[in-house]
Amino acid sequence: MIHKQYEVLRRKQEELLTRNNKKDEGFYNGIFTKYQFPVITRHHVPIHWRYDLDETTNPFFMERLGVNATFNPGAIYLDGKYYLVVRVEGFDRKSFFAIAESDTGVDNFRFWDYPVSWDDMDKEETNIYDMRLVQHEDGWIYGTYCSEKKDPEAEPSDTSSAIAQAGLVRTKDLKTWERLPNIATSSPQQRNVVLHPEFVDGQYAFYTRPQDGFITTGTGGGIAFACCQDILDPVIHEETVMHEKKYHTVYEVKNGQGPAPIKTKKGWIHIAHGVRNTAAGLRYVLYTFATSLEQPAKIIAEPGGYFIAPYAKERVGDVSNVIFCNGAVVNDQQEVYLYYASSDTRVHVATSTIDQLMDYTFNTPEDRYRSLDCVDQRTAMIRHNLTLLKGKPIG
Ligand code: M1P
Repeated sequence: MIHKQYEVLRRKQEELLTRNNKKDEGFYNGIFTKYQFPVITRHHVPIHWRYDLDETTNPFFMERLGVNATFNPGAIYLDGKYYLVVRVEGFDRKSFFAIAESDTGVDNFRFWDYPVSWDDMDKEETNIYDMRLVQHEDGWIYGTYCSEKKDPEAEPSDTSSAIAQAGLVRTKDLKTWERLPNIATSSPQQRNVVLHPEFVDGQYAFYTRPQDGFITTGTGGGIAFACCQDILDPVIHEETVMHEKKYHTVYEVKNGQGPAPIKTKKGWIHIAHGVRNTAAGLRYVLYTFATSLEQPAKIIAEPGGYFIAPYAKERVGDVSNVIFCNGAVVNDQQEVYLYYASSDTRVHVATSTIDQLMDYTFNTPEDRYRSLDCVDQRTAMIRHNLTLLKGKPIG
């Protein structure tokens, strides 16, 4: 018998899953639109993933396998639908992937019946998270993700040192997944590895992020570009840093490629995260840059400052002051849907267009790196605006 409490929770959840998500009219920046509600929270996770519904084995209807957070989704747009591969984190701290689907991209996301799984090739792999989904021109949809294990070199008393490497899977339908070998690089730690959607000089190309430590970059420091010949034996021999961390910027401490870059007529637009340190801990924001269509590792535009930063309620969560994005899609109308997580807790959407993203990335002034130079930059705009305001009526 199904416990009677199930129907109470199911009805409440149905209200959440069918709720319309309107534009947040209180927010304006001309670059993207924000929405009133997060698109996925832990309350969107099916009840039958968390509760044993059987009243004989669960007479108090207790949550048996709770879900702590839903965040950092990969994203793909297929046949008019929006799909997220969400990082679902159980109460036990283990993350796993689950597909949620929506017709609108801004609301009514529903998880499929089962989470994602594949052949367990690596028994050392403890935690998996932050998948980037890429529809590659070879016909496969690839997922690169962080595959984390305990550091085998750690002292016995050290029960937290970990090693992160880039896991690789592929699928044609998001249902059946083939686990490929981890992407091998010479870097001791590797997170935020993203496949470029097209071949580059006949090779598979990746954005990597070489690091010495699990959290700290050490001698690694930036988003790198790397190629490999064979996706079934993905060995990278050389990583070249293409976008470095830099003093007194929003990516002073570290950075990482977000989703796969978006192709536009002016260049590839990259959405990345940048990290700086504060008295309150690390602060993660998003920023953009563009690279050449012919040479995807060559930077051709670099707007200064951040693109999306923690805002209002987004600022607080399990890991506060974090905005992270590893999923973005372009729909048939050339609209861009950016799925970003706030504070490692829930998923939001920001919508924009290819034209707006290009304008933002190519026409936003670059960082001048020094306060007085930045004053000059701002003063030039103020002077121009005051001339306009004094000389002409508005509208
Ligand atoms: O907690 C913030 C983010 O920290 C990591 O990102 P990075 O590797 O750039 O430091 C990841 O664990 C990410 O999942 C997390 O959101």
